[in-house]
Amino acid sequence: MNALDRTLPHSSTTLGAIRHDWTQSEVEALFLLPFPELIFQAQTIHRQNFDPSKVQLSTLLSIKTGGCPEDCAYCPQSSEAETDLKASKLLDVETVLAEARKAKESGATRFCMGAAWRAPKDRDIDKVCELVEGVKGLGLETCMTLGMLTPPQAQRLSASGLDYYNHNLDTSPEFYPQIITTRTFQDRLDTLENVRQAGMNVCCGGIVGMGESVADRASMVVTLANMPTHPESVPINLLVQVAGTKLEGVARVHPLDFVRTIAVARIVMPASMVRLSAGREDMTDELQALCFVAGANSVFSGAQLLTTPNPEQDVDAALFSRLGMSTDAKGGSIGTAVPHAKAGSHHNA
Ligand code: SAM
Ligand code: DTB
Ligand code: SF4
Repeated sequence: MNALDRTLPHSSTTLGAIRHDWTQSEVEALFLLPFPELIFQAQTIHRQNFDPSKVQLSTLLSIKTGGCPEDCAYCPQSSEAETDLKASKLLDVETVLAEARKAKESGATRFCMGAAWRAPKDRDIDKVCELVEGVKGLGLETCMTLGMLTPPQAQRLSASGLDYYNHNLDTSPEFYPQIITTRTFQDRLDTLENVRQAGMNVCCGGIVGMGESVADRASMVVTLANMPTHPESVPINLLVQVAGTKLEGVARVHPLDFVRTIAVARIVMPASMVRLSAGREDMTDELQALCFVAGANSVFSGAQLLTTPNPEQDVDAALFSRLGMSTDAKGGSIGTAVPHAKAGSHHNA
């Protein structure tokens, strides 16, 4: 029996099946596969669900920057980070819509708005619902990441038309206390449940390169894959090391281990969009190409993430052209499977 037989059944009926019963040891074994075998499995499963020449573009905008009371060790926006980042108030509707128009003109199909909040106040929800309505009016998909949500807040965002809510696990439940102490892993799961119950699509992933072990990466991926419904979008971020954050100087992950994480995410969440997220500014074309071969089918596009740089649009366009890849709102989905456990479980899948 070879390594493949031990980790995934060869049967064409089960390879790439949507499963919610992954074990830690199965997923750790995927991480340890010979690299060519891992990439083959990931690309095979990717092709069952997506045209591999397509990539979806999302653009980020920080609608409220800095001064965050949380202590996330990676984040330049934490008030505990010793950075000279200027804290700002919530942007007004016109400023946000002007950025959204630019994003649409540049080929983005989803506009993601992020706020450096622990959790929004109810009066913030009034304001951000206005942003959702405005951005949707431009014909863009909308995504927000605002911190923890209560069930009524999630329902109000959903009613305003918000398509996706981003709330990351960030890391494994085991490693989590070394990264964040001001909110628990369970708080995150609760918010994700509130988002689901309100009928929104879930965008949930994490960060690689914070000093976590392979077992931690596997545990984070198991937690994502064993949710009752897979997140529709799974952002895999490479830590952007920002001077003055607690994680400045942490040992860097080997680039091929980052690719492995993308590949394993693709294998265990076959129909989800896997986004090659933060960290592309420091990646070579070759590394990004490997990430696409491993099953990434989405990126953040635009010269800025929230507060840190991202490749310029023309640089990305040249990369996609060199790779013979083109953009597509669905990341090339061929509609053979959906991330959901139960069809029709929420409204805007
Ligand atoms: N404040 C909200 C929250 O934390 O839920 C929303 C914004 S927060 C910046 C969104 C996500 O960005 C984090 O959960 C984390 O995964 C990612 N992120 C933040 N700083 C990062 C960094 N330096 N490198 C990679 N990803 C980062
Ligand atoms: C996600 O997983 N990555 C994005 C988005 N969701 C909100 C944020 C990346 C932030 C990188 C650091 C910064 O630019 O501040
Ligand atoms: Fe605040 Fe979000 Fe940054 Fe944590 S990740 S410090 S909650 S902005």
